[in-house]
Amino acid sequence: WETEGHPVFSRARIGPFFQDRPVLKNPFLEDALLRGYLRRHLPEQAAFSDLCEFGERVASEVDGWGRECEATPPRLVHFDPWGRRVDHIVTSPAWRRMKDLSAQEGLVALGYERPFGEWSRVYQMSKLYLYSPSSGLYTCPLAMTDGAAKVIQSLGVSWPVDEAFNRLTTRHPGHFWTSGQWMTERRGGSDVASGTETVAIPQQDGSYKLHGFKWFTSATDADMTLTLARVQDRHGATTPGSRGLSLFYAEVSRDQDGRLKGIEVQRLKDKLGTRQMPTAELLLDGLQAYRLSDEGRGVASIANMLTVTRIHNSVSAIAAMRRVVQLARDYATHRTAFGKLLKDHPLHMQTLARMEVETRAAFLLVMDVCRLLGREETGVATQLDTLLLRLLTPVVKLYTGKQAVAVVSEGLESFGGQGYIEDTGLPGLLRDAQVLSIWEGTTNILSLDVLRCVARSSGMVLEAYFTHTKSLLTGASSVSSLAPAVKAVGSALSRLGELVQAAGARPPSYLELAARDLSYSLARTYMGALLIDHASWKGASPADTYAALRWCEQDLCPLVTNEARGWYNPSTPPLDAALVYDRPTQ
Ligand code: UCC
Ligand code: FAD
Repeated sequence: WETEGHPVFSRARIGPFFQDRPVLKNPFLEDALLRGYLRRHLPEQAAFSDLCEFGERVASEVDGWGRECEATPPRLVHFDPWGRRVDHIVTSPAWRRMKDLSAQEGLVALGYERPFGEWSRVYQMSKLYLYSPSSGLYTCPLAMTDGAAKVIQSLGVSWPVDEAFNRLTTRHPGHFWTSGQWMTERRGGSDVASGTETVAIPQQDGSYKLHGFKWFTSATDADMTLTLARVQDRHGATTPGSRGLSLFYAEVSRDQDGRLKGIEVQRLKDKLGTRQMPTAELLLDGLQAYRLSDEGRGVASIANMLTVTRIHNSVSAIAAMRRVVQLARDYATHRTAFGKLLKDHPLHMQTLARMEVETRAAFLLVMDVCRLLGREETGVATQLDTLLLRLLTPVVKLYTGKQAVAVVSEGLESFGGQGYIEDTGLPGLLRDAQVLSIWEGTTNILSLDVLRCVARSSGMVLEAYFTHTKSLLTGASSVSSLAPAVKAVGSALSRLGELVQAAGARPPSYLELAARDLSYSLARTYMGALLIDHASWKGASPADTYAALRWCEQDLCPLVTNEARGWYNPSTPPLDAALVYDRPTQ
């Protein structure tokens, strides 16, 4: 305990031991499942080289920029030194570097250049998956930019949005634009139909002036936005509800004095996470805008944006899970407790293995939805693909959003106290994960969206789901090691099928109470089938088989379990309310 005659903990001597930090290595090379998935579906050398190079850059350079974005959050400057209102959102140099990088790497453009045909979305999203946890949340503006480009493409790339489309999808940094998505107002972000008070006043030249208040607008340094408003007629009247909403395009620009045209930034939100990125409250005070949809078709027209941003959200969720697992397993190789490395404690390994199984299942679901999107966009989608894409988009978003919080939280614990210390960069992963289940539709809202799309397709989306999930099992029928998993998924499918059949005759109140469990059951069962399908591929590893078996040992169908408990009966809501408010039932 002494060196050179002094105790090791004396004066400025703080002892000889310093723990090595977890090391971020090339996330592409570190990810066996990603590489296996691509080897199976997109065996293109060009894609591998690009992802490998990009992964290297993420680890060696971009991750540092991401940390800079966190350390230098955006701030709002309302006035210039001479008192003029300017509403400047000042962002960090690192944030602006992210914008240039995003253009150069084609992080949006790839979805429109389509270098690998129907697999281009898988390729683009793989790149975003490597980038996301190091991006300083730049993935947020990229999601909305991609969503806006998709909406414009679906409505027609013509004036006044042809220039915008080129800019959203370019690879030239100086030309690149990002877009916002301004939907939420103070009265409501879920119930957009009742919540939107913004009015659009028609102008002589065919444009509109928007007046209203947007309560949450993220990445507000965007160059343009898509937003919703109600067109006023000659008497100043508007149509209430969803039928009164139209979709508008507006550019965010400044006048000669540097003032924002038609916008005042009320303030920036003080957020739990996503602090790297500005989220503002905006007064729209005569913002010039152009109507893109037919009058009253606003929600239906922005739905393409919701599909794309919800998929991006899911990519960020799996990326956060993968990142924390990669760091945790590295840490376990050089942190010692009770005389051995963490990796040699079986209980610690069990914990990491459970996180790994969650991450793998989520990864395969997300990539499958990207595959479906790619097929739809290249015109090769079958009717089954299209129905599946509609059903699985809310399912993947809601399920992975919740999983990310659970896995990242568990991941933080695997670093012990250091997982709670800000400048390790680890807590930010959890704070940023928490938003994934809130924005772009909360878990309940997306569960109700699942119900609605089932009802509107007269059950065809579920038929597509059952047909496709069964087909995923066929390749594994001869693989004996997967038999228990195949049996579990088969049984979940038939129990789910019976219940769904019977549910048709149930009242809406029953379906509403069952909505979240239905979505979870669809997600878990489908993820089981995807894990089995992947494990039965000839290039799969024993770990792939083990992951499939492990996943399928859980309750794949909480819908069936909770139905048997009577949780969706009319007697339940008053009991729930009585429990929550702890008051007697009537
Ligand atoms: O949160 C936001 C941005 C955050 C930053 C971006 C992050 C991205 C990820 C980054 C990762 C790091 S922006 C705000 C997002 N807001 C929401 O997601 C709203 C949540 N609420 C809903 O989704 C609701 O379900 C509504 C607003 C869509 C419900 O409105 P309505 O008017 O009651 O909807 P209806 O009546 O059900 O549908 C109206 C039309 C129908 O078409 P038609 O009229 O042809 O029958 C629907 O089929 O819209 C169609 N529709 C859809 N189509 C509605 N939802 C969808 C859908 N999901 N897909 C396709
Ligand atoms: P509410 O709609 O009031 O919901 C409150 C709770 O009630 C939720 O748990 C919800 O699930 C539940 N609930 C509501 N209705 C039902 C129902 N029918 N059945 C069961 N449960 C229900 N919005 C934008 O438009 N653009 C942005 O750029 C943007 N950026 C954001 C950034 C951040 C960091 C955050 C946190 C939010 C952002 N939002 C943005 C807003 C976000 O989309 C909304 O907050 C979200 O959609 C929820 O809406 P709300 O806040 O009005 O909640």
